[in-house]
Amino acid sequence: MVLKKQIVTAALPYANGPLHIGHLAGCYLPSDIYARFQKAKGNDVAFVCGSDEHGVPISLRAKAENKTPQEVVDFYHNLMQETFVRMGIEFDHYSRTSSKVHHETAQEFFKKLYDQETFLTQTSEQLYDAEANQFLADRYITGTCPNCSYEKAYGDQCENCGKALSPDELINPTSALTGNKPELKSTTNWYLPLDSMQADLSKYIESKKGIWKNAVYGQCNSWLKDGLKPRAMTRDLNWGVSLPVPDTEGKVMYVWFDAPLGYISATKEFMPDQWEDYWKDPNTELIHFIGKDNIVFHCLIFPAMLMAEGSYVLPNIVAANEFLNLEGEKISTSRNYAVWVHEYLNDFKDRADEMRYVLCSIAPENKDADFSWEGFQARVNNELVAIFGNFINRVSVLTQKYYEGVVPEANNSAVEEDLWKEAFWFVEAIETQIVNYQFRDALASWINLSRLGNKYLADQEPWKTIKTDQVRTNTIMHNAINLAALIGVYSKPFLPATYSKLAQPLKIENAPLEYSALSVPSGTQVENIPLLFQQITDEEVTQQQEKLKPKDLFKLKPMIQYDDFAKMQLVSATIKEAKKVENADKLLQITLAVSDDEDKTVLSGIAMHYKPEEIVGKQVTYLANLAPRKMRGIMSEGMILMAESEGKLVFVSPESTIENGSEIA
Ligand code: B3M
Ligand code: ZN
Repeated sequence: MVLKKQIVTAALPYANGPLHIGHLAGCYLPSDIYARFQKAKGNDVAFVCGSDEHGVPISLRAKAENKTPQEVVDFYHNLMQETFVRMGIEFDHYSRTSSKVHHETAQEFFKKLYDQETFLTQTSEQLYDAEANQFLADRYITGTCPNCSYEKAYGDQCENCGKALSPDELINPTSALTGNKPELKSTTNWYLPLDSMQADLSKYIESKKGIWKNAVYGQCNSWLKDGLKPRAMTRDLNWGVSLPVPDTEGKVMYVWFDAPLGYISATKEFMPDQWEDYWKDPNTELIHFIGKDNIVFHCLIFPAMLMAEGSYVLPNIVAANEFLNLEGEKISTSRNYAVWVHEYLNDFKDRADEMRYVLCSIAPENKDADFSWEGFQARVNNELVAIFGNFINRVSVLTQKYYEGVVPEANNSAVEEDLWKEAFWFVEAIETQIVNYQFRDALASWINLSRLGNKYLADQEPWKTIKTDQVRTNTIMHNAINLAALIGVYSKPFLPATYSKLAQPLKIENAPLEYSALSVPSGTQVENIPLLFQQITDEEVTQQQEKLKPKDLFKLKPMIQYDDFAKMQLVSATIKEAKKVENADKLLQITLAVSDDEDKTVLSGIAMHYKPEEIVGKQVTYLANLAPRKMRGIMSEGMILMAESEGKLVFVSPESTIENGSEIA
């Protein structure tokens, strides 16, 4: 078989926030499954990615947080890289666009286009902030939206009504840097002449008809129909890759010029001596995995850059996915409405494969999809646990019980012939579906193998035949073990951590990903397989659902003066006694020691949160001079301070025990 040479890329995530499950489902998980599969098939694959560390949002975020852009990207680059590892997303190399190799690669590429006069040079009037001594990128300009009158619309888009804008459409434009009114100043930038490349690009896109997804091909076509225009590849900014051209200080490459070149620089870092054998060999397949918002950049602009340069292969496949919603709503980084992958991994320790399974089973391949925690629970419990886990576990237990792990001989009947015919049919489906980028279907075919196994056991009932027919039992268990092994081998691209739990006990570490090969011959000593998955509990689901509810944000009350504060007498005090108040579910009657010889009685509404015996001996903060008030016939003298978070009450206590009656101010 002729082996393939492939560069598989996953979109470089912006280093200005953590990864959420939408990123995984739409890009990183499918690319990882694909690359793992192709490698297991023996193909020569370079799977690369890295952090996209340039662009205006990163500089704006840095400014807002009073940090340097480098500090911002360092933080998120490390977080994302670690998250990928924990999630089993196994790049051959994960780079970053602030790396030296990347800057050099992008500059060399730019220089070649510049020297061969690919670029159009255009001087135009751009908005400029004189005080900040800086031209203003569209995002740096805010003003009133001409469409909906929202006052904080950006120069490129109104986030209130969604309309795409250009800065000159804004009413009362102001600079986000200083709040000044920007002025117009002329500046020179370099443009990629997409208009004059239109014919070549059309031919290229036409050659993808029927190969790329309809949605991808269709989007490209509609851009082409509108007619391509020259597009600026440089920006007046100081965060980015600087231009290898004299007298261009204060200018950098447009982030969408340098970012896709990141695929090349990552390959270079991975294989310093061989990267050209991949990028410049026409037999290489270049395969990009992206989200749908990146289509134009990967299907038109990057190919245009590569065509203009001339020595590189062009993208063969752009596998673009739609978006993942969360509990019926759009995932939103700015509203903090997301399932953050690193938080998932903290909450569900060592359970990356559960999330991989669920996200793959609902991957937004042809339309937007929805993730819900109840759906997550159902998939894990009803499929991973009840079908796959159950089959593997039954096989493992019976093999140990009947044979002490030594695989018995088989004497196959027509039943087994049917079993394998069906099994191989599913396996063939997995293979075709993966190479056709249908990962949802491939996973469904894979779980069907375990359904088949469970049915085989249920029909053949080895637990009955063991009492009457040893030869038949041997055959059943031999086949069951081999089916488990086949399922195990094919779990590798989807569920890598699970595969490593199975492979050693089942002795399939070296089994090829090939469906004709039965991999566990009789006489093999297999070991007990540990339980692979646990049920997701209702409590876990509720906790995650709670996390998504909007939090009461901190809102500032009207200002007070120090004198207002000083009127309160706050002191430390210790709870001496506590008891329930009759006929009042919420109240505890508390006796507080405020000094060695003085006690106070306070009624506190914490009975739903604490049992009386739990709090005796606790030191608390006591508001002593609150006017006394009678409740349920008991006089309450003051108040104990509590903090509330998400419905939970906690005491505000001195950090270490101090003398009672000490002033708190
Ligand atoms: N960073 C956009 C994104 O994350 C961008 C992808 C670059 S791929 C070269 O949506
Ligand atoms: Zn608007």
